Amino acid sequence: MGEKINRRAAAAAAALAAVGGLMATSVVLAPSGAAHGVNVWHGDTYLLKNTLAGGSADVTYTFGDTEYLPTLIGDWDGDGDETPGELIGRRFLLWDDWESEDPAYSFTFGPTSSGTPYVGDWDGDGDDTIAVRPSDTTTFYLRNELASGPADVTFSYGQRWADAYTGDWDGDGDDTFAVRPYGTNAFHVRNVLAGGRADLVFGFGRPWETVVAGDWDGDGDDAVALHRESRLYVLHGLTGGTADVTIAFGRLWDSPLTGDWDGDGYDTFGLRRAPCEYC
Ligand SMILES: [Ca+2]
Ligand SMILES: [Ca+2]
Ligand SMILES: [Ca+2]
Ligand SMILES: [Ca+2]
Repeated sequence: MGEKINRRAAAAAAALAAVGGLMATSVVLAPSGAAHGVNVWHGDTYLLKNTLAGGSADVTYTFGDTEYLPTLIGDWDGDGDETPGELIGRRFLLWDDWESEDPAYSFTFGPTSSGTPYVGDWDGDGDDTIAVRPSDTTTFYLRNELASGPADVTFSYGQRWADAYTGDWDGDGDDTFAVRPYGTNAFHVRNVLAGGRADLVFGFGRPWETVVAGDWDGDGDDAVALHRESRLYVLHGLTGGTADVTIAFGRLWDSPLTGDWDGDGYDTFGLRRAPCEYC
């Protein structure tokens, strides 16, 4: 995410050291998030941590509905912190803070009403916008403005039903996609917004595990983390293998999300909690 590079550099200097597309069918099976910035699960309770540690949440918000609706997480206004949004049909509703009643942005986008949304800073200008992959396709439609209009970028990548994640994998300031083909634990990372061969492939975790992408160490590039039961297994690099950090956070049926909630340049975790009758 473009501006994050600068923020991270500034934060590091100051301290001199300081979010699938998932198949709709899998939503009913397990907490399923995916993608830097998108959580596909249900519940209206969001528990956020500002440090890379377990324990209780630093802040809790109520947002949106309790139903199965994707919650998008992005820095829509480019001010350095990430806030929520939702997609209802083809309409995106995005907030610049967690507590306002009315969204800051409301617009329609996408060729069909059944698609998976994604969030990223495709053009590297520092603010996040959205993308859609229509169900059962491999085509991504990207938009660089938070307004209705045609896609600014369209390309095909990955396999049908592959989970897709977005992040700044190479730390150059713009976000691109990685896909995990259905039934595998292999992440196929692409560093440009185009089809073609993966730039990098690595294996991590188990095929069905929920994945989020973020920059936990504040070095400017994104890696992935897995959610397994009530633990997060965090990688600092796209190397696969053993997690660099393991965190116990939340309950079994919580679903993970990630973002820079406090704008300090470091992504941390959050949980979306389902209504308790489902606990
Ligand atoms: Ca923001
Ligand atoms: Ca942008
Ligand atoms: Ca990049
Ligand atoms: Ca942070």
